[in-house]
Amino acid sequence: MDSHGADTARTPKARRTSQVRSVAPAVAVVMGSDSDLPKMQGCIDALREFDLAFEVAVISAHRSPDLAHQFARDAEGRGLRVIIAAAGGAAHLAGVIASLTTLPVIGVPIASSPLAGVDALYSTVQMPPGVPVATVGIDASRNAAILAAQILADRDNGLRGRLRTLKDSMADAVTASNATVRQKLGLK
Ligand code: RP5
Repeated sequence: MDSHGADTARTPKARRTSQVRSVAPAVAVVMGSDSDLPKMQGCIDALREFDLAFEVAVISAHRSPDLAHQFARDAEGRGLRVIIAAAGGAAHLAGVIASLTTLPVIGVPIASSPLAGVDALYSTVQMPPGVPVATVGIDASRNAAILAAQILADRDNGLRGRLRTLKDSMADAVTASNATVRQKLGLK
């Protein structure tokens, strides 16, 4: 076996297959509609920033329920470790997936209806006891990616370092803002 767990004694084709499997995405990003993609771009950008392998799928809890169930049932066996599920309106995608898998599910309520995402927030966060969905703010898809990275960092020192760098850069930005504000106000 090599360091990725691939069996190097197999034929080249079999080796390639093993190596592809060894880099199977740990994160799935699913969204209820392609119209949610612009709101999910921040999530995808952040997953790339953290150098995390991920997959993306459009799956609707209401319009493609069989697919939603199949995805949720297969997720763990396919090697996924965290699922980020985004939907707007009567947003049941994250909850349906959470009901069918033991993987952590992060819900992103999307503002895509006349209720401006409050409907999706309540639908996503108000899960029954025993079936949690870790819900981020309305349209806060970047936070979903950061939370996914934090979940995965327990087994990955490099990833933990990238998260620490992010925290440090945010603290530096606040320090710089503090200096700017005080200077504008003529304070020492
Ligand atoms: C939800 O309905 C989707 O997640 C989306 O936010 C909203 C509108 O979907 P489309 O009508 O644009 O496909 O299920």
